[in-house]
Amino acid sequence: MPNSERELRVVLAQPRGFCAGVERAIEIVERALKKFGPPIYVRHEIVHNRRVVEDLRRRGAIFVDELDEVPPGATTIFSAHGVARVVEEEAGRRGLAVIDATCPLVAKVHNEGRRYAAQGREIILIGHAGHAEVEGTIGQIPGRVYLVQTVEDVERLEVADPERLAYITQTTLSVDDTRDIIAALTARFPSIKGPDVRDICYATQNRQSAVRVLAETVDAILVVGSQNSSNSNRLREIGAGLGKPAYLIDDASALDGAWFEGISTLGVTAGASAPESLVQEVIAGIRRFRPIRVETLAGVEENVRFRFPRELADPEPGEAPLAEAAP
Ligand code: 10E
Ligand code: SF4
Repeated sequence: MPNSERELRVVLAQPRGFCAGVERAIEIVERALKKFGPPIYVRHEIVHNRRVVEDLRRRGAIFVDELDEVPPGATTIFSAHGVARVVEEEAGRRGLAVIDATCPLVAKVHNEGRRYAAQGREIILIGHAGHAEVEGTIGQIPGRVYLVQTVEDVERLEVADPERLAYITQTTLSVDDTRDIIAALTARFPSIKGPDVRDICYATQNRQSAVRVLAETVDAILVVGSQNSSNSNRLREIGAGLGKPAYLIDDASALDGAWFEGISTLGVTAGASAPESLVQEVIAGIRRFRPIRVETLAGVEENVRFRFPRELADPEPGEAPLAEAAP
C-alpha cells in the first residue's frame, strides 16, 4: 500500500496550548471591548500568536508597539509579558486608562527581583535578549540587572560584588538549559541567591515535560505556535534535541506533505499562546495528506485560574454583570 494511503497515528500532547495567563490576557481584551467598546489599545501583541492577534484586531483592538501611538486618555492594555516601569510612568503622564494584563506569574518574578535589589544585591536575569518579558523585567527592577543567556555568558560576567548577587529567570525558558546556567552561576558565585528553576512557570514546565514524553513515542513532532513565541520555540527545540524532526507552525497552511512521508506516528503539541482551534485545524489539514487516527497522551490536568483586574472583575453575587458598551 502506498504510504499516502496508510493510516498515520496522530498523538496529542497533554497538556498543550493555552495557559492560565494567556486565557486571562485574551479575556481581558474581550471584556474591555465589551465594557468600553472599540477601539481598545493594546501595547505589544497581547500574546505571541498571530491568529489571536488577528481575531482581536477584527473585533476592535488596536495593537501598538509604543504608547506614543495611543491617543491621550484612551483605554490601553499592557500585554501578558509585562512592561518596564518607564512604560507605566509614560502611561500615567499621558493620562491613559491602563488595564494590566501582565501574567501574575511574570509579576511575581518582578516582585522577586525588586526584593533582592532591596537587599542590596545586583540581579542576574537569565533570559533572551530583546524579548518583551525580559525588557519588562529588567525595567521593573531598580539598579543594575545583568542579562545572561548561556553558560558562556556566566563565565564572562563581571559583577560589582560577587557576595551580593541574586538571579531570577524568564518564565518560559528551557528547564534543562536553565539548570545548566544556574549550576554555572552557583559554581562561580557560591553565595548567589535564587529560586532554582521555579521562576519557569507551571505551564512551561508541564508543556516541556509532555513534549518529552511525546517524543519517546512518535517519529516527528508538530508544535502549533507563532515564530515569535518563546515557549513554543522551546517545545520545538526539545523535540529536535531528542532526535525527532520537529516543526513550529502557525496554522494548517504551513503543513508540508514531505513531513508525513515514511513515518507512522506524529506527535502534536501547542505553545501556551496557541488556541486549541488551531490544533484542530492542523489535524484536519493533516488528513489532506494521510488518513489519520487521533489519540491523546495521558498527562497533568491543569486547573490554574487567575483573578481579573479590578476594572474587569467578575461581578460579586447579586451584582449586575459587566455592562455592555452602547452600540
Ligand atoms: O514568547 P512567550 O512564550 O514569552 O509568550 P507567548 O505569548 O507565546 O506565551 C505566553 C507567555 C507569556 C505571556 C510569558 N510568560
Ligand atoms: Fe503566565 Fe506561564 Fe502563561 Fe507566561 S506561560 S502567561 S508565565 S502562565
